[in-house]
Amino acid sequence: MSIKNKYIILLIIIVLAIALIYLFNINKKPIDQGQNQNTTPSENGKNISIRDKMINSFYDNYELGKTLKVGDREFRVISYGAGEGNRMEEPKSSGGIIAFEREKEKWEIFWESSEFFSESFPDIEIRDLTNDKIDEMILKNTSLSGRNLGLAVYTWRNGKFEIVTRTREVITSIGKYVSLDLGGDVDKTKIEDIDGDNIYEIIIGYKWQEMSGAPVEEYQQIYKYDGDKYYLWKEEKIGEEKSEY
Ligand SMILES: [Ca+2]
Repeated sequence: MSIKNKYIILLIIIVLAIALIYLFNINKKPIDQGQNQNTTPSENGKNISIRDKMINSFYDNYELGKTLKVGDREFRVISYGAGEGNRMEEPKSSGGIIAFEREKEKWEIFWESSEFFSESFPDIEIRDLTNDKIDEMILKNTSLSGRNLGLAVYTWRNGKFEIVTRTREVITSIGKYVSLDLGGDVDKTKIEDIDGDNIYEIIIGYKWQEMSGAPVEEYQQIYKYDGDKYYLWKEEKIGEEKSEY
């Protein structure tokens, strides 16, 4: 092969590569311009929020969303966290849940959580906890240290999803928000049907030490569902051990 032919082949490869890159970019789905974005998406992706990254990932692969059905309506649910070191000033910069609904051949954002999550890596599970044959969204929020597990349950009510676990009001530098407020030690916090009525209880276990040198006491809270919310049914001390400090 002559040197001239080699250059022509190389040129063709370069042109093809540029064409492929161009095609790949124009096939990307547009980003939903939600009102709660804390950063502006840029073309190189550097300033895109974690929320929008997750939305893009979902549009690239619908299987990322977990399926939740309400009658003949079909939703796909994703969750995202703030990630380490991110500034958290409003609920959607701290993490959230997004439910997409299938509208004919397209998936559209139907609902988003508005609660303030802690800095974490949330996972979502879809399961019926209340025995009404409609699945709940169960948010499992592991802390950065890996020691604590936060839980939140969202149920279908009045045509949308609503939180039914404990929350509290928090004040940040730019306003008041409702924060998730239920969690305990990762190995002692779980969801179980302890009384066998097919409605699941939430069990929160945690350790408490009054002061340095005092025994480390272990407690358990049991939350039951009353048809409206998960309420604190019982809190009891279940153990005590000598302090090493
Ligand atoms: Ca249910």
